Amino acid sequence: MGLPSAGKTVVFNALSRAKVPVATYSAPSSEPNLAVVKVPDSRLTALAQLFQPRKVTPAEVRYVDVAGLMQGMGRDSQAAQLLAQLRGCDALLVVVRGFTNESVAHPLGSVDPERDLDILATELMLADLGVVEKRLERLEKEVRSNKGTEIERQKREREYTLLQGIQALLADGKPARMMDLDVNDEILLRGYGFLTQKPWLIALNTDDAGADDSLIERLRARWEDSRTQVAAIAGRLEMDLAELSDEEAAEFLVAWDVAEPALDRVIQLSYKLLDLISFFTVGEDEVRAWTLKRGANAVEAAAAIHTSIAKAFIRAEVIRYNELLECGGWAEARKRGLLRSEGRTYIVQDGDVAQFLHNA
Ligand SMILES: Nc1nc2c(ncn2[C@@H]2O[C@H](COP(=O)(O)OP(=O)(O)OP(=O)(O)O)[C@@H](O)[C@H]2O)c(=O)[nH]1
Ligand SMILES: [Mg+2]
Repeated sequence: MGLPSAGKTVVFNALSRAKVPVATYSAPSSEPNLAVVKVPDSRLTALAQLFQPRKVTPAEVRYVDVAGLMQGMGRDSQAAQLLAQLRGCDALLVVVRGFTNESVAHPLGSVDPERDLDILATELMLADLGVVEKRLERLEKEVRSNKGTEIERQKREREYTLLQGIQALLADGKPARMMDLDVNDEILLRGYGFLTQKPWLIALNTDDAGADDSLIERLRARWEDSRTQVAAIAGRLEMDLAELSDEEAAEFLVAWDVAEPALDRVIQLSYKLLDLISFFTVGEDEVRAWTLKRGANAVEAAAAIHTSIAKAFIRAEVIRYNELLECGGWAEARKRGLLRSEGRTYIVQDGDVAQFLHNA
């Protein structure tokens, strides 16, 4: 998301190697562009080199390219449509214009990424505040009417208290994610899709020459925390790069003295911000990265592969990917006693390689 003409579609094309036309103003009513992007992962590459499988399957992130968010866009139906699209996402990739391009007008007349970010944050807060106020109004009546079972009443009162807390935060100019929520609270609020609860990946879309270091430092100081990251990306350059073959791209990188495309970093950061981890399965047929919520256990990992494996779960054999690489294979790892036998409640770690024993 971002202001109009910030380069959202350019960044989207770069990330997904898609060729959506840019520079045509996209209305909120137009269909958003969708892409599934493979997450580059050197661990997966190394495992594939060892096992030489027929198929290598990386983890994936889905990106949605939406229309521009206008300052003071209010509550019309177009705005509602855009906000609904954003509410459906797990995280927001915030594209801010850092490039100077005389032929592209900035909707606010000048290039100022710091101002733009403040505007975007404010718009999201206002949108959330609108949702909270509307819901509180209704809840108030329901709480007073005191209808329903004891459990329903308790749930309603809890929701009321939480929403009041969020209202106070938002009214104070703070995002909803500053509220401490336990698992139950989170479930209670999930359906709202509060925009200020979502993690942010801020992508400063720079000129080909790259970012001004002092600007990046200021953005980091102002915005970065455990759920907000800042990255610089020369959107148009990366989009052009993404259209080249791998060999051409390598030559290009040398010619332009670029170490590695910023894209990989942006994709990896998106994945991390979603609080996801990867575990791997290996074999002759397929070496594959699977996606899990951080903190998930061995049965949930099995379910990611197939529910029948989870249902018939006996135990998992687990090894760190680097240990497996050092052993050069499963048999040697077993011989050295490096395969751990783990039960249902084992919390799967990022970088685990697992094999599930089941009686399905
Ligand atoms: N020089 C330069 N121009 C860029 C860059 N990124 C985008 N542009 C130009 O800015 C214009 C708008 O880019 P888009 O990617 O369509 O912007 P958008 O944010 O998707 O715009 P809307 O969807 O209409 O809100 C196009 O003419 C791009 O060529 C960049 O990194 N450098
Ligand atoms: Mg666009």
